[in-house]
Amino acid sequence: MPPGGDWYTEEWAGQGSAISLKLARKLHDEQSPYQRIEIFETATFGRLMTLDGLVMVTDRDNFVYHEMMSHPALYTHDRPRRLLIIGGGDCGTLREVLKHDEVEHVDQVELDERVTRVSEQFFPELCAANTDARAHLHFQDGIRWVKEVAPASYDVIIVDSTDPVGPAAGLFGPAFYADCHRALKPEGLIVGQSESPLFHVDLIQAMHTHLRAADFLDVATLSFPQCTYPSGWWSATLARKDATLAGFREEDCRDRPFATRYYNDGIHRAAFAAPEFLFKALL
Ligand code: AG3
Repeated sequence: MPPGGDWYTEEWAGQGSAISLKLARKLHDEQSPYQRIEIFETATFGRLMTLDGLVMVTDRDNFVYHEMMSHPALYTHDRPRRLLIIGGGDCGTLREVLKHDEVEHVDQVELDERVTRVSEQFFPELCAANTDARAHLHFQDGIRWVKEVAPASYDVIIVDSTDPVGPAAGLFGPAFYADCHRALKPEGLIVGQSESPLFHVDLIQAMHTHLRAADFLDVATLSFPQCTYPSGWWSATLARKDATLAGFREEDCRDRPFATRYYNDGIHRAAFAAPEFLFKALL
């Protein structure tokens, strides 16, 4: 029996599976110029934001995603000072990267200003760092931003996007990665959310191919549990311009002067271990 009316269900086309969250009530519903933005109060996952019917954030489990989109990349880079976040409108990734004292400047380029304004209202803790003087919010097309920004502008680029459909599709393509390569400093690195290892291995494979074609020296995928995203298992793919992704600042990570709930040095090492099928797919 499909779940009843007070459940929110995201069905995964072609996968014969879905996630459902029991709802308490709907808090917000709007059609922005780009997408439908809905906010629900759930029974056990806190607040939920969906964009065009796809789960983006819940209060209960977003920490895993946001920490894994931020800290592995920042502790791999020797000194991450200037950052670019593409997408990331709920500002959870922005909050995580601003925990790093080395970070001096973050440009966040989100297409849909309404996602950020709605998040400020319904997810104030994710937006807690928005007033940090190092945070610079721009509401425009991220693809265009990286095309036009001066070469060697950034140490780290984080692509915190929606699924590769509609306006986000270009964020997974070869032209975008070539522009990112140019926008990064010589020791720079990029990390992008790369969907489910179980459902989207073709996409992860294509990302590796495109990132290598854009002249990144090393490419690696890490994975983590994300129980409200398709298959409950999610990934991020990193690429570095001039060095391997093998090492990281382990001591700095262990001595980090801020709290995390998922990420630590053991998780960093474990997350990069490739499951056998993924290892073979990426050979
Ligand atoms: N980034 C969205 C990942 C895609 C989820 N896909 C899905 N539910 N079909 C989330 C933004 C968090 N900052």
